[in-house]
Amino acid sequence: MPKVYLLDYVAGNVRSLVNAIEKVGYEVDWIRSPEDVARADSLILPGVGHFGHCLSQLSAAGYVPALRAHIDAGKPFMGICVGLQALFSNSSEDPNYPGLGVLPGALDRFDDSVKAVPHIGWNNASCATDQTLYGLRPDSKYYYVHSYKYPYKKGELEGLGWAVATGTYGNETFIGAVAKGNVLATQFHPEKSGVAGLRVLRSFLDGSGAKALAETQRLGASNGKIDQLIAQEGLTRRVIACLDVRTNDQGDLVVTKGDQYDVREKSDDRSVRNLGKPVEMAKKYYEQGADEVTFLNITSFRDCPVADLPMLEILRRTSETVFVPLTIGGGIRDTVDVDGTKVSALEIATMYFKSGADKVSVGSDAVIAAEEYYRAGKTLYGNTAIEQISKAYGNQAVVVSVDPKRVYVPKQDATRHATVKTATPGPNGEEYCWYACTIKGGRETRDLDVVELTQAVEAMGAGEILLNCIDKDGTNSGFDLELISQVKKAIKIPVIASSGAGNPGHFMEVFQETTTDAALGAGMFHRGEYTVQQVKDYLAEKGLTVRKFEG
Ligand code: 1PR
Repeated sequence: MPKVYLLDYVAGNVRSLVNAIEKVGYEVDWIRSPEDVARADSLILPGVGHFGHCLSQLSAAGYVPALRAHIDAGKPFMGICVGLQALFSNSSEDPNYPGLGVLPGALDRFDDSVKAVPHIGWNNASCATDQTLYGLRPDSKYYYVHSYKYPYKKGELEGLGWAVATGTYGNETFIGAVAKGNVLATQFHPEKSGVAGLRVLRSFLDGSGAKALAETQRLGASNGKIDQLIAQEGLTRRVIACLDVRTNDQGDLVVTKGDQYDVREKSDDRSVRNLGKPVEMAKKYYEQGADEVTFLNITSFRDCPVADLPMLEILRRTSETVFVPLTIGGGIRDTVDVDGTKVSALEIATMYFKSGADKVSVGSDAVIAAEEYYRAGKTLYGNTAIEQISKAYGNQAVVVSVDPKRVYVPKQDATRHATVKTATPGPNGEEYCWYACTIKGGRETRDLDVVELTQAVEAMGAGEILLNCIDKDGTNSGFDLELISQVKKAIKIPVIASSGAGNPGHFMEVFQETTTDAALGAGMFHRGEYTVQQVKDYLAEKGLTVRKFEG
């Protein structure tokens, strides 16, 4: 197998990249010191998390001159995500560390006054000219996750000989990919962008992308013609399939699904509802066009050594065939292993990332941490699971899964909590409710509301909220729009609406009636009532932008 070299310079969740490279027929070798860079013919600089963190690591380890020498020698080089950002001169994310300066200019943060930041999801990488750019297609979508971007300025980089592709988020058009000579860099993650992303990787690895670009430039096809830029919102509506996983009474790992979190059959034997096998079902949803797949380990497999967690194997196998983002939740907290060894939440998250997860989702532990945050007068000490994982892997890698329950009150001021006036009054006609956070899969209700929780975890560095609703879970009656609107107003980070989806119309409703960033379904997909593709076709028919699955 031909080889490509990957720079191993920061803790990163690069397992998916390795899988994608292997999928297109290449073998990965690691560069672990600056001296090694010289032996790499083809080099990839993956980037995760924080610009300053990446650049400080590169610079402290002495990589900067070696990388510049590799690029100057004309050898193939690809930067991904922060690997693209590192090519610019600097970034307002951390002005203390300069970038490599291969491209001029400074990155800045997306404006979060009218939209969620980070920018998470599927967007365009549309060529601003008629050049051929590494297999990028105008009708394809690519998976982005970032808070900082290089704003597109017509003609600026093109004037320096760079071919440019852009995405547009809200009213901001940014650089999605750039290429010139031996260098290709993508702000999106090709390894998480399904078949469209694998096409980009392949054209870098086999050299066809660089060759085609050189050819079009030689023919002068682009000659100042910068007219095909799509400066329209390109972000699609994200549809996520969620698999709740646990061991059944026979000891098999199964996908299950509860009604208001009760996953046992209503029949006399009360066995755990078994809806199928996790790896196979994840692959099925990927092939139906799911934009992400989420696994929730709902029992945390308490009697098992941490290193043997069955979810690790599920992730390993799933990430070999599923090239969209994978999230794993359940049991991410400091714990004590069966032999008495202490294992931190960060160590557990690291095992998941190494096995192919792109994001981890923290549930109960986030509630406990938020309570502590308020007790300490909103002070952060850097010791919570959320802070530690987001510091090491970036905010975008940390989701907080919220399991709220309605508490009805007769009047708005009958509680200290943030209430909503509800269109579905309580059992005694109460017109208001607040949403109480729960832990341990809804078994314990706490005196903390969803606004408090989500604001606290946003301050800790969570990148996204998975917003379930126990009252709606498994009811097929549609999402809780009042809950979603309340949380969306309270925070800037993206929200995934969850619980209650029963048909494609419910997805349409939540996207139209709220500003949710994504919507998740479980039971309706598992029971085979609708496919993910049917949901997306329906949304497309109604005029919403969705990603079409490319087989
Ligand atoms: O507390 O960090 O160990 O995490 C446990 C995780 O497991 C949490 O994310 C929690 O939401 C989840 N969980 C725990 N118990 C259950 C249960 O069902 N008994 N599942 C559970 C939560 C909710 C959704 C579900 C949607 C959509 N499942 O993710 O998929 O409600 O369902 P629907 O479309 O069929 O209505 P920790």
